Amino acid sequence: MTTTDLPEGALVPFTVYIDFESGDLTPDPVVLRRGLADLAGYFLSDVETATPADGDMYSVHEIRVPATNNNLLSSTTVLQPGKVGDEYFMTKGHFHATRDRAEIYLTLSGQGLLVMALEDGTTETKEMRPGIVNYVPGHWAHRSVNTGDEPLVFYAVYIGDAGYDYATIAEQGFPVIVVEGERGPEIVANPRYRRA
Ligand code: PAN
Ligand code: ZN
Repeated sequence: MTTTDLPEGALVPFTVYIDFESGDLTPDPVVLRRGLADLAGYFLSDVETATPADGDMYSVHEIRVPATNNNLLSSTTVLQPGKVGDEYFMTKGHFHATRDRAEIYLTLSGQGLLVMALEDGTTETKEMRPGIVNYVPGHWAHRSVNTGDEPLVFYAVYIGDAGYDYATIAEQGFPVIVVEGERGPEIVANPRYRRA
């Protein structure tokens, strides 16, 4: 089939392999790597106090299609284990730029928590472990947190034109943070949270 046979907006079907342990794709255009320096200001403690301190925090591997609302974008995220102060390594977190766009997370390996929040400060936190599907409806900001000792690997599927609004979270934070307590992960109020 030549591309001239395709209806407008259609793509040629394709296949991608995901390694559930590593999160690697084949083929694998890694689109994003974020290190401690990129997360400066996101934790209560200085990122220079992180353990481990080697600088890597997470990578995103995207199955690329045009970012339009007739397509489903998807990616694996590989979030390393570690802590900054008492807070576990986590993603920046974002609202979708197009607020009502939903997303699905399927955890492939590791364990963690998915923290979600509405703009009014309402919060929901859900477990992430292999086999769990987390449905993130539109309007909920979302951040994943690795509460385990292994990389947290998950596959995310989202409407192509969802886009990213990082600025709101960068300025306000999430209403809650996830810290290591005496008996494991604890979800506590974020003393630095500022509502718009
Ligand atoms: C995910 C995230 C990914 C990295 O693919 O983009 O886990 O997190 P940050 O984008 O918050 O740094 C997703 O939610 N896409 O919409
Ligand atoms: Zn998202």
